[in-house]
Amino acid sequence: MKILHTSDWHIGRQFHNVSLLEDQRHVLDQIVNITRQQNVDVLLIAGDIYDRSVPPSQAVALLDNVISSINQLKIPVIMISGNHDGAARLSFASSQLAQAGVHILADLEQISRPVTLKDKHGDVVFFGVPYADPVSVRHVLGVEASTHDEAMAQAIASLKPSMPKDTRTVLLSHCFIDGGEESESERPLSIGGAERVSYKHFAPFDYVALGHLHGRQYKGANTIRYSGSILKYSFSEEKQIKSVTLVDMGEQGVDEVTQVPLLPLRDMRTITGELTGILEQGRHDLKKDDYLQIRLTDKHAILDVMGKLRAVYPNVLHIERPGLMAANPQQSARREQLKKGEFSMFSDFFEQVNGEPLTKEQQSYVSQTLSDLHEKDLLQKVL
Ligand SMILES: [Mn+2]
Repeated sequence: MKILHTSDWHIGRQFHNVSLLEDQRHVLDQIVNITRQQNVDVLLIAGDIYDRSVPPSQAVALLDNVISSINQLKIPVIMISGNHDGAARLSFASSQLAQAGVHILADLEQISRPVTLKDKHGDVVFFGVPYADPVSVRHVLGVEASTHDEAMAQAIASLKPSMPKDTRTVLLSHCFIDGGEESESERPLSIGGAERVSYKHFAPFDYVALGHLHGRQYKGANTIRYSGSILKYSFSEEKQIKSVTLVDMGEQGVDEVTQVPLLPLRDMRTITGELTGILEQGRHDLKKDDYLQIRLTDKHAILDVMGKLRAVYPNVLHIERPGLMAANPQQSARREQLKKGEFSMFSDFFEQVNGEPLTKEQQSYVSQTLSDLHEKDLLQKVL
């Protein structure tokens, strides 16, 4: 049986106020194609299907579209809710959808009711533990649990009696495995480190399809894996390769695990350098539509940096000015230094607007004006 493990779609997410819907549609189309080309038997989504519990209507339409395409291929889909999803909304019409092969496991109460699929070797049983905090686990399962680790232990214990003997089993779970590597785009599950769970709870399963951490990785065993998110959702992920995980389940369990890369419509990357160099490079850059973070090393103030950069790179989302900080390593509030800073900022500004530097006469006028302002303490009030 070929299982395609995906997670953290985060449909409807925005990045620096830019909608990523088009980028998400682009990679989700690839997932549909991979499903078809690789003769996948079941598609898994290990939580964070949407980015918010009340997703925007275009996000709902996109998910609807993807699920319909998969369904037309007669391939079942099994998903669990993540910490970003609204479990109750996600499970709308779930029992009817299950009859059509779309299994939404978002209700902790149903944790002992797996989805069973068949191949030539027999059954493969899929359990799902929807994301739940310890409070909900205590409440719904009627057990003691104060940490995420205890809650996971209890959840697994409560579904164990339903695990058939001598049958291949798969678990979907959305959690933070202790020792896993974080990115900057995951929302913490709890404050203060009590969010981590041990991989040891997952030992009874032949394969564990995890969601939550956005970098692909495995912990404890090659078969306890995060597929990672479908796109880079922070600049901290710029070096990560985004992919989906294709699991070949043989007669005795997992035979092979392959990561199939996803190619983004626009990549996310950082460019470091001086403005003139970056603008020059941009004129020949074939990937100028990428989402960019620019680290400008120029040491002087520049007028309308964002406007200048976006004229060449339209999707610059963030600018850092390490050069400007380096020029003033010890920013002191002493008045003389402050005056000097204002003067040089104004002369940079003047030169950019006029195309030529301040004359001697203008320089003395500006510095006199700044002194006057300081004397009257006006500048403090204006600023
Ligand atoms: Mn996530």
